[in-house]
Amino acid sequence: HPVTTKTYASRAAAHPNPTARRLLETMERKKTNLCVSVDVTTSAEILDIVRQVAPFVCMVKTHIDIVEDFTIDLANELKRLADELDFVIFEDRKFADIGNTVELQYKAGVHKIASWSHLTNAHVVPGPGIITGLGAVGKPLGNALILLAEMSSAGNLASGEYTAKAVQMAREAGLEWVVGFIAMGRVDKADDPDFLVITPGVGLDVKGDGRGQQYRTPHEVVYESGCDVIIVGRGIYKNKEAVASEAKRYQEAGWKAYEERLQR
Ligand code: S5P
Repeated sequence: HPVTTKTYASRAAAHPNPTARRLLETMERKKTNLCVSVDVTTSAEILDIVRQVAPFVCMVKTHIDIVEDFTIDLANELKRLADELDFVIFEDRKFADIGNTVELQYKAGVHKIASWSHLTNAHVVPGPGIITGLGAVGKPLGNALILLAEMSSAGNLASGEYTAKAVQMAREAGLEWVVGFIAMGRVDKADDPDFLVITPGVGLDVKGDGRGQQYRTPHEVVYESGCDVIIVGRGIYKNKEAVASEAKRYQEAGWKAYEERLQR
């Protein structure tokens, strides 16, 4: 199926969602399709890693519910850094409940995700009500939603008909709110509407983590499978002495794969 050879810049110009536009513009400007997943458990560690990787990323992904000393100050500081250091924030919340419940989980509680995270994601297992519920909160704020159409972990159930249904739900919701997928390749099998494919399970040095995670290289993900953004976690922050240099290494590998894709 087709791998898009359109540039990030041209896709940004035509995009109806402000967060997707900001992401694509940032990618082009900073020459990076790297999203760093900052899966550490204190505010200080998160902010330290974000400052180190910022020059090399288009997006920072959080799991805000693993932070032991969370206060809303952390979220506000992340938002401030996103503007100062030029990146998009993706809270990897993986909402999975009925519309009314996810609406509350998205806007309320201690985390108030919708107020600081530009992008978030949802499982499609509850059906389209999850998209509408989250949209009631996020759409007026200019946020964006992506759906989990596939996963990177061994033995996951998101394949075949499930993946096809996720794509159908995204099409029905419209690109103004649902801007793409967590997926391992171009699940939409077309470039209209212009969905973003954002892909975890990326590593240059190891193939797995002993807990089901499966890694592919930036070349496999961006060039061969046609994905748009690579998500890298432990490959970048695990070695505390090499956070910036590893981020640079993944940025270069991801961008090279994208430039090669444009030549296809
Ligand atoms: O299918 C998935 C979906 C996601 S969002 N597989 C994943 O690994 N993720 C997330 O990507 C996961 O929750 C983690 O935050 C990140 C991968 O981290 P790494 O350390 O394995 O690179």
